Amino acid sequence: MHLKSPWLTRPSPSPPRRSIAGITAPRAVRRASAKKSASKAFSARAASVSSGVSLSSFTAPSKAAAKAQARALRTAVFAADKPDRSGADAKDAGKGQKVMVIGGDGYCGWATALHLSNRGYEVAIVDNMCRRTFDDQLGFNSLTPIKGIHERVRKWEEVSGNKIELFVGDICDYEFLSAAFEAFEPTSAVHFGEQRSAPYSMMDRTRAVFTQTNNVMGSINLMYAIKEYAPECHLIKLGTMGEYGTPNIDIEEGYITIEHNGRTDTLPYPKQGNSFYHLSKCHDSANMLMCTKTWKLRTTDLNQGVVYGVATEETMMDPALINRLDYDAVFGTALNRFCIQAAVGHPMTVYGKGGQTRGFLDIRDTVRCIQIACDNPADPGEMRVYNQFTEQFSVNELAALITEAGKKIGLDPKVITVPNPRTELEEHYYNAKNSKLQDLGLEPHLMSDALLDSLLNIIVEYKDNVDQRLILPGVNWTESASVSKTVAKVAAK
Ligand code: NAD
Ligand code: USQ
Repeated sequence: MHLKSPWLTRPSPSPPRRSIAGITAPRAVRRASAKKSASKAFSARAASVSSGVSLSSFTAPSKAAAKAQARALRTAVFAADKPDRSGADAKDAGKGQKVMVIGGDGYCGWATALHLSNRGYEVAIVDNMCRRTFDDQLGFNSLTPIKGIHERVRKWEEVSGNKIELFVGDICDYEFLSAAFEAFEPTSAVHFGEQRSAPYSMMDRTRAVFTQTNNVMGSINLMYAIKEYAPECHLIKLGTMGEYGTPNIDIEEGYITIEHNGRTDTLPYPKQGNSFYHLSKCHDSANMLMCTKTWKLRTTDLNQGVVYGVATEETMMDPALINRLDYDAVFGTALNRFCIQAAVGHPMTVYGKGGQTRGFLDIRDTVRCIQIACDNPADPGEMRVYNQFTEQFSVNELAALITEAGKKIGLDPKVITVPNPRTELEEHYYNAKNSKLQDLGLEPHLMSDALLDSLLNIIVEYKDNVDQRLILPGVNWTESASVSKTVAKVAAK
């Protein structure tokens, strides 16, 4: 198999420069009044948490029947005893809450900003557009034709009547971030604004350093901004399931109780990220726990699984609101990539043995999980950790599901085994808990249903946009070196 991808042979550009692209709609607000009104809006929130039900285990991926049984049991249990979130889709569900969506121009952030805005949360987007810069640098593009952020926000106001404030700038620039905080006075800050691709972070030294600097520094700045300008603001931070790695024991939701030499303690679950990206999230979590305890912040760390899908209610309201969908080997994630590959007749690229198992969720559930987190703020000094995924599958199981769904719409999906460019276990135990968000009222979309209604049918519409040269992997974990060495190696092949 020839793995040379065209975009890697080009000299690697430097990551985006840090600069303030400008703040739109700034307001001069005194710090004291920011604190006062933030805490007022905060205390007005409904406290609708119920005790819910905890599932003590999740089924092993290889046992399909046991898995279906567990799913049925879970559905039945939650149907019988879950908090009343019947008002969650009302136009004024979020009245009184001001949510700053950092990374609001990205895949998860855009869908979340519109979802909350449509339900009466006052929303501001903060983004420095670096994700669009990565595409420009590497020659990638979203499958779906996305509009610029200013046009997106204007169109949203026209379609919904709801205004979204826009702050264009880099959260690693503290002056910019604090001005945005003073101006908007958020009651919640949802932090999606990081470099989120594992392959990108493993491309070369420059991008490894950029990823960890951007992600870790941005999060530290954000916690300082909360401490200094809005101490009651609830930080909802996107972590990742990959922080846990693939241990040979069950994965708990954030914390594990350990008995050692006759003593017992509840400690953060061990973290073993396997890319500079995943490790940036581990460092974030450790920093967040320290700041939460020391400064009595209210924080929630959402360890999200791999997100799939493109359609949410709001992003489909107008073509100018459509969300991005990545299929290249650096930013495209497994299920989205496989669906796009199946749609254009490219074999689905299973890396190695395909037994790699991960947690997955539909983007329609991502936006609901964030809404649930906003509605259930942590107490001061408490860092909640939720595992944000709804089902777990191996890569082989994904390919099988897509084959079945593709055939229903006349596609003929095929699978190819590609030498694994990553260093990861290809066969392993995986049993991750994920009951906390469902205890708070999340009703999951299941992948088998979602494949057709929110993904394959939409992809088929845009399949002419696919550049098949971007599909094969070009980032190898063991070849990660300085930019010049990587380029020289690839060119010599
Ligand atoms: P994305 O790249 O589409 O969006 C991230 C956004 O953040 C981009 O618009 C980018 O321009 C912005 N951003 C990055 N650094 C910034 C900075 N310093 N200042 C301001 N803006 C900045 O990524 P996504 O897929 O939407 O993921 C969002 C978050 O969710 C990430 O933190 C990611 O790690 C996490 N996550 C994503 C997935 C997934 O499958 N997509 C799964 C688990 C966790
Ligand atoms: N994989 C294939 N073939 C492909 C692409 C991926 O077999 O064509 C395999 C990978 O080797 C890996 C698994 O699929 O074992 C998942 O890979 P991915 O690219 O879908 O996801 P990952 O790199 O882990 O990162 C994505 C998001 C990241 C998020 C993470 C959630 O890019 O932001 O944090 O999913 S998690 O995996 O739970 O950590």
